[in-house]
Amino acid sequence: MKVQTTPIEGQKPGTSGLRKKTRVFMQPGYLENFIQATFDAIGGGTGKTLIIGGDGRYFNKPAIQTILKMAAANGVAKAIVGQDGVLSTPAASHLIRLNHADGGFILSASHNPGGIDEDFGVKFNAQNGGPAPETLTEKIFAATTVITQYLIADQGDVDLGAIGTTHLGDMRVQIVDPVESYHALMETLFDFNAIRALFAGGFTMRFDAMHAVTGPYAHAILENTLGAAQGTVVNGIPLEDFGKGHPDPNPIWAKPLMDLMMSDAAPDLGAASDGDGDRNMIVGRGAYVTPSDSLAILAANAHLAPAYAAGLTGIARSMPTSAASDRVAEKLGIACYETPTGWKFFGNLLDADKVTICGEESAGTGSNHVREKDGLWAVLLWLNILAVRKLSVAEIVADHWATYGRDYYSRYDFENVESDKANAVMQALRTKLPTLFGQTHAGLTVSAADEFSYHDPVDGSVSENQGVRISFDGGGRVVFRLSGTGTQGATVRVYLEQYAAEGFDRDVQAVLQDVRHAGDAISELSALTGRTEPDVIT
Ligand code: G16
Repeated sequence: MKVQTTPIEGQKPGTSGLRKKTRVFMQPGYLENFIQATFDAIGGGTGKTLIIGGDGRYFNKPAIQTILKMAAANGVAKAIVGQDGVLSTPAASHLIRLNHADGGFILSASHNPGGIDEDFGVKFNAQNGGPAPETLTEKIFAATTVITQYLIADQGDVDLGAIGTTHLGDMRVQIVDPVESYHALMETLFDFNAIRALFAGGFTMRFDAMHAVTGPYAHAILENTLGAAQGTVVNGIPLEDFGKGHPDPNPIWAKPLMDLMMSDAAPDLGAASDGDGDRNMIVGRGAYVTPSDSLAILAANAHLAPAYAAGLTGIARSMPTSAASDRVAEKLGIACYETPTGWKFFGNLLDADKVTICGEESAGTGSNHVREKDGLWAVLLWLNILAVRKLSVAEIVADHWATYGRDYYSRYDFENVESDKANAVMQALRTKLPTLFGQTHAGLTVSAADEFSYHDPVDGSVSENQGVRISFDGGGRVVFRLSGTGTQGATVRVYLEQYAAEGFDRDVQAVLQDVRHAGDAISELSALTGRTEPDVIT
């Protein structure tokens, strides 16, 4: 049936789909408008096959029922849905590719907390399994501004718990095990026998699923297949509110894991993943590995895993990610690419086989096996490398720095800043950019300063205003940008980086002090926002 509607303001997808407070999504017509706009933007649903699933957070199941009814009314031929509505983001990406589907809806607000008073999100992934590129998200947004009606089947709910095939009107609905295909894919990429031998030899690990989607995946792969001890996976049952936690795998939000790893009782490896399973944290005994370093180390050692034995075609990183992986690319004699923040920008490079591995400072790493970042994949690649090299995490990191030097790195988040003040910070920086070169601030001389624009080498598209970057003589850099994933006010992110060719065991914040002060002086962030200390330092 057709339901008359009117446009709802603010349905512009951000860094990764549309993210809002759950109650916003629960308003009558809100989800429906966005889903219909997506169908309108992709040329309708007729005859299409779609993958549908989410991270299991509050409102996941009702939203999936609505999307299924709308898919049926829009002429979709087949919907493949994770049992109980659950699919990790990388597993959904894989299912799109495996089934040659036309795309998929992924319901998640990723690492943002879940619950009726927390966050919800929806994104559309395209045929290649990757997040819709900007051209498509712009079309979707445009469609939300002119929408007059949506289509929805007047049918009962589908039983999401029963694996097998059913029908909703003329649409076939196939409910699948969320883990099975993903598990099979992982077995093709890594040397499971070597990892089994590692665990059999007494290697210990803790994987914190943070009450989010990766619990069932980690139980099946790490404990039941690879032989990690029962109890390796903690917080492994997905909860609608993630146990009231913040399922973001970083030293702040995964503090219990960090505390364990810094204690005498630490296992050999600690790892965590986020709400929808695409982010990861890696920490060895007494050794936290920054996401930027993890990307570089994985790239430098990937050839030790069967899937990457022939080498990498190239490496891509988002602009605010440290230059550590560029050094690896240089040594390997392969290309490296710098993209804007957002996994969607890696899609073209992966499709064109220009890169094999990608990563971001925001705890995401992945490869050409899917078109999303993949938390468990990163953990398995680390395990594969540890199994082959027979060194500890700390030894592998130390060896990496000895070879390439260390990129000291930290990100400061100033959260919930009033939007006009956050915009004023960016505007003030923009105004200063042309005069910064050669100036000295806090003892550091500016060697380059610009606002990052990305020219996609595959389709020629241009993405402007992707963050201000200021480099200093001596290998320091500060980057400023506004987050595109928040649901409240604005978050100013300040990314600090300092290269060191020696002296690898210094205090990170002490090493970054000069860059921080230079960034403060240039941006006037404190004066413009009234904030002197960040809310979160990672
Ligand atoms: C999303 C994107 C990532 C991005 C991250 C942070 O991750 O997929 O590419 O790096 O947001 O974005 P921002 O700095 O704009 O908040 P996720 O895990 O939230 O889907």
